[in-house]
Amino acid sequence: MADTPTSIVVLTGAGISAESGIDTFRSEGGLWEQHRIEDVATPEGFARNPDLVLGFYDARREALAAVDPNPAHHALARLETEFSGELLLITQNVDDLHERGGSARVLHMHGELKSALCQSCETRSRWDAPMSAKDGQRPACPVCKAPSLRPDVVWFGEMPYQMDRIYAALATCDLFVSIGTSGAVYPAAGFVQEARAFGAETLELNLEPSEGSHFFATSRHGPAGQLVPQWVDEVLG
Ligand code: BV8
Repeated sequence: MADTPTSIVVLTGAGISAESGIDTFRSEGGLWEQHRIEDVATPEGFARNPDLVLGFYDARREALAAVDPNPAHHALARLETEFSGELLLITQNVDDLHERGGSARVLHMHGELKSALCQSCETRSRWDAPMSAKDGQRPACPVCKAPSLRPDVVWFGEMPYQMDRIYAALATCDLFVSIGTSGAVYPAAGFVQEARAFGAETLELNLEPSEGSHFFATSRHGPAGQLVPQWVDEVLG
């Protein structure tokens, strides 16, 4: 690792939650093997069959209650507390394990399982319960009472959240670290190229080489539960 960074951007993907027991998308038996992306993670799929999509997200939201953050989540929370420079933690994950692992500032660029978006009044509400219809009735929006809630997640073809803030951070950071992501989905998969173009150091921590490994100056391969605490120790010296 070169000299101590002063401004770090971290991007995490499903791999950081794998050791907590949450399915990734592209592994053996992963989420995209159980369901077709176009059926459960696109606005068209939701319009075609809302109950299928709501059921898919209800199951994932429910599964969250049974899992815990792992040492990788805790290490990033320690970095947030003890690192004297600037840190932006961006996650592609819709789970709440970074928060439950102690991170207070998390940018969920693809939204959150525990947030509901009302398609009538566009209010976002914290949401823990199922969203599927019960006795044929969809739950009411807490604000406008319309039965038109959808998961507050970014589907394919939709605009990820806070992109301006993300690109501004990528332009000014001196270290970009990608953890547990396959580099298969844009614009997140392009962040390493953005950061490099502005002269940042780039580090990939992943179980195996990702689709974007060749863009990283340094790649380390192994489980996030081991690599992330080790890297945080290095940064905090
Ligand atoms: C957009 C939320 C416009 C919902 C998700 C053609 C070319 C290029 C792009 C496109 C194209 N056609 C269409 C596009 C755009 C499209 C896209 O990229 N498609 C892909 C399929 C080609 N993207 C979009 O539509 C995005 N919107 O482009 O809007 C725009 C453009 C620019 C700027 C602004 C706007 C919206 C995409 C968001 C979709 N929503 N999730 C939900 O969760 O259900 S995507 C979902 O998959 C994730 O959020 C993540 O982003 C993505 C990849 O998943 P990963 O997290 O990487 O997980 P994966 O299983 O793939 O990999 C896990 C990795 O962990 C593996 O590498 C594995 O080795 C590793 N691992 C496993 N265990 C461990 C581990 N690592 C460490 N330790 C372990 N123990």
